Amino acid sequence: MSERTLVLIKPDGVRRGLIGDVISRIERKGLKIVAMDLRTLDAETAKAHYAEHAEKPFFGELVEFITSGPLVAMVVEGPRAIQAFRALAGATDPVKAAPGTIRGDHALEIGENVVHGSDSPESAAREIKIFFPDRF
Ligand code: DAT
Ligand code: MG
Repeated sequence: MSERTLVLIKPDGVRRGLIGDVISRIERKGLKIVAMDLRTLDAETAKAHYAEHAEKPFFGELVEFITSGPLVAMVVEGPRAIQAFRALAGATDPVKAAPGTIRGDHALEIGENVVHGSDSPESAAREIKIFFPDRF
């Protein structure tokens, strides 16, 4: 059964020229990109996207970082796409992320870990609606 996930190439990934690398890994895995947009988030959209982290001590930094420049938002589709992309991304903390994963290969700091991927079908539906209202 096919499912959809929201993937972001965060502003650090765009700044560092990693758009092609991330897209290439998604395509090599056999996942399909069904929507894509380069944009800079406003604070309101960023807060909505990260609402589950609103009470965390790093929330302010997170919103500042994710709005700090253009990001690439994508809807990615395929069998178990949510889990498949999280496996490609690697652990949240890039030092713990396995080499061969996006974060394992490209990042060192938890706050600048290159990509986002939805973590459940409920999050995916909620996040896709924030980034691509009316499209799905
Ligand atoms: P993930 O992006 O792997 O789903 P998450 O949902 O737990 O991880 O957190 C969202 C983002 O918030 C994460 O990609 C980076 C940032 N973050 C998480 N934990 C953090 C921490 N302890 N300090 C600073 N930033 C953190
Ligand atoms: Mg998350």
